[in-house]
Amino acid sequence: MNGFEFIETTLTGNTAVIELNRPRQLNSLNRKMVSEIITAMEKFDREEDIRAIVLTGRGRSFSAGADIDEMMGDDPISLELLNQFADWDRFSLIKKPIIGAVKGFVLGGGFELALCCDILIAASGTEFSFPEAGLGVMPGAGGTQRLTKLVGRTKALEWLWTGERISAETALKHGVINKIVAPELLMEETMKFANRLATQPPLSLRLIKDSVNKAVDYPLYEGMQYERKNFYLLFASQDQKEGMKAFVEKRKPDYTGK
Ligand code: DAK
Repeated sequence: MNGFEFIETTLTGNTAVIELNRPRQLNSLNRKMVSEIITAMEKFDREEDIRAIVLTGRGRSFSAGADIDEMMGDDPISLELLNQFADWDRFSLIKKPIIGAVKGFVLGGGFELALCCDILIAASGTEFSFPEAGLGVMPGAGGTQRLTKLVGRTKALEWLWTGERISAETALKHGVINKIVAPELLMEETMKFANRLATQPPLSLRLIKDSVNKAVDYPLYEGMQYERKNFYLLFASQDQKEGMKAFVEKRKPDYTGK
């Protein structure tokens, strides 16, 4: 897709790749970049042929957080008027799988952006941290909420209060990331994972994501009622018929996403 200043987008088969492209500033996130990322993501989310979205960063790091030069002059009124969190809220509405391929530093807003991904694959040596407290602020784009839901209150407070660097191994141990790979294999392994998802019926993936997201917020019984509606809905799809017919006929299914 053309016309972006701070990201690059490419298509490989059924996977769209969004690459943060401010490597000299370690992909620190300015406002325009965040707006470009979500704009591209929403476009790919609507395109029928795209089955997965990969988010990565050019250069040695995924992202060193919000652009401090841009942010340092902010005040509560400018923040309220800019309403930039509205852009961040839109990440929660993306329905297709988002796979983050991260490396180097994943800090602050960069960590919050990574936590908006559904699956995270990290190069060995990747370091995660929320350094906000050390700057006199705190994460405000979902960091305290998403991290706590992932790792629990105890670890979240430790990491958020101290801003300590969390190794890829520790992140894996606490369920923050899915996998660690050698740096030179990061994109290859990520694309392999994305291609695997591309062979699955997209409506199933979509409603599984929707149901799993509800599990994070809903009590068990309400979550199970919600899950059941999505389960019923899939029986209205052509892919349910195709999947089960192909099984009975002992052949590979040909999914259309309908
Ligand atoms: N902002 C601006 N520039 C940055 C940057 C950042 N966050 N991080 C790195 N850079 C720039 C450096 O200034 C340097 O630029 P030059 O001096 O070459 O011009 C270049 O990137 C390379 O960085 P270093 O020379 O420092 O490289 P090192 O390997 O020595 O160190 C480092 C890498 C990542 C440890 C270090 O650069 C660093 O500590 N960076 C800052 C990390 C940080 O504190 N990040 C911000 C956290 S606060 C919001 C939404 C979200 C947020 C806020 C608001 N709204 C919706 C309103 C999120 C807030 C945060 O992320």
